[in-house]
Amino acid sequence: MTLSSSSRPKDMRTWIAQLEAAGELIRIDKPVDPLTEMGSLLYQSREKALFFEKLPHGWRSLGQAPANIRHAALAFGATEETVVPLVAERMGKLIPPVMVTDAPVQELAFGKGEFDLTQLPVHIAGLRDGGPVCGCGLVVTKDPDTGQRNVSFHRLQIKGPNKSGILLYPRHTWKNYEKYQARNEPMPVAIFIGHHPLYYAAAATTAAYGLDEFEIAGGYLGEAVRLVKCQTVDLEVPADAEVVLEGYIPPHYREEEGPFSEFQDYYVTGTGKNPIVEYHHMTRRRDAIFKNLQNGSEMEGCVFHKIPMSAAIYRRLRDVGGGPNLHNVMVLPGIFGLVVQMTPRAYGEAKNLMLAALSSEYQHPKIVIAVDADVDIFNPAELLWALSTRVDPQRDVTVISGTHNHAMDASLTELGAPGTGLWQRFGSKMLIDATIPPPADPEARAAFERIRPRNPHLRLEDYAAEESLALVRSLSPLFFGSKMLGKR
Ligand SMILES: Cc1cc2nc3c(=O)[nH]c(=O)nc-3n(C[C@H](O)[C@H](O)[C@H](O)COP(=O)(O)O)c2cc1C
Ligand SMILES: [Mn+2]
Repeated sequence: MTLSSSSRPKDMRTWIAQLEAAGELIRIDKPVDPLTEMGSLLYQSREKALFFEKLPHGWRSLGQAPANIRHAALAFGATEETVVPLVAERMGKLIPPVMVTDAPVQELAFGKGEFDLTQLPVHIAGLRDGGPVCGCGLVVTKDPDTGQRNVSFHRLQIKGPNKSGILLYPRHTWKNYEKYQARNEPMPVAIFIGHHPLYYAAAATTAAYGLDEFEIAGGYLGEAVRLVKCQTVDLEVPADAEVVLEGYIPPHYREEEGPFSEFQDYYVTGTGKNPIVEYHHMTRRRDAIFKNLQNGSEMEGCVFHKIPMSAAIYRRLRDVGGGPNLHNVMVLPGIFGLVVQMTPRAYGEAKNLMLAALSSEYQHPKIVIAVDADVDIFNPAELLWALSTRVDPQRDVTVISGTHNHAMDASLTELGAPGTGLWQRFGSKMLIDATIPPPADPEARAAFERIRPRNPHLRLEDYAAEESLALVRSLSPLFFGSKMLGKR
């Protein structure tokens, strides 16, 4: 559904209202200390979003929104099972941004000395983190040669009233920075905090260098992103964000940064001598709401990795070998694994798709598993069951050695160091074909027909005693084989 141009643009406030209406938001009305308490509360809230109403200096903030794929599906107007194919579709529909002058995010402006980053409700996520890290700042930069814009996530460790660290994985923002560094010039940056989650999904989408992620955001939203000129740097930011920080990344300068609770559920990767950002200007809404993001496996940060990565790979696989019978793609916990759900048309076709999945825009995928349509890919027990009952290791497992892998995969050999363009990991990849024989071989396929009860439509609650009804209704609908009953 697209909004007409007269309706209110999607922002973090429309998202909060949507979450609340769907029963997906918990309000926290007790005071919470971002440095000692907030991370523990976010860490616990795997099902619901949290809205912190009493933070230091009068701030409010949203976290764990999306907390899971269900929330991400809500933001896209889809279901858990349809969200990835839908995002893959919208990825191809770029909508250019429009420039505006009425910008809620510029209601208030603060020059150097008039704001203090340490007074923002940035939280310390985990026990061994090096300090508070803003995980929800989206970094806007430009290629100094072409003026092409880039938007991406970068962890920002708060280091003082006007200074943060920044982790630049060697990709687009790094590429822009290297160009400024070669000229010995500081790179202007604008960082916006707090917006509709589809802006975050767009920033986490790895596309071609030179493609503006605000055009991707427009496609995801079904409406053009409203941009406004920054006040002190030659960059543009979304007019309907909550907070904007303007500053520079100085060339050639590095400082110790990290450790930080990262997406793999580990602290150390990325830690080292990393660049810094110096801030000289802040704008915000008068009643700005902050955004906190907790990383760690299966936390909000992972949802923002999973949706665009799964969708980009789904998009790529759709055309392998002239249109396979592809059902879904989902990134697994830890982000270096992937499941491809498909009905092979021929023996070996699953392997072809998995080879393509292991080599795409994304460096993360290391292990890929292919399963059939009858496996519920959102139920880890079903994935493990498919692995143990549908795989002949000598035939179905293939290891490809000597590959370039993601530099933040602690299980592989690291070369170079963070903060340099040489940072890398050298390792291998694995594909596991857990599909069953194709429909073209019905006899072999029949050995894998899953059991179903004789009357799959019967419901426990219609038979349970009155005093047991509450107990029956509290049961998780996600039990092994539940998809076979059409219950999900
Ligand atoms: C929650 C989250 C946190 C991230 N943190 C960082 C980071 O600290 N440094 C980094 O270089 N990339 C980080 N990324 C990855 C990039 O933002 C992402 O890969 C993006 O697509 C890169 O943009 P680019 O393709 O324009 O370079 C993060 C992604 C997510 C979803
Ligand atoms: Mn980019």
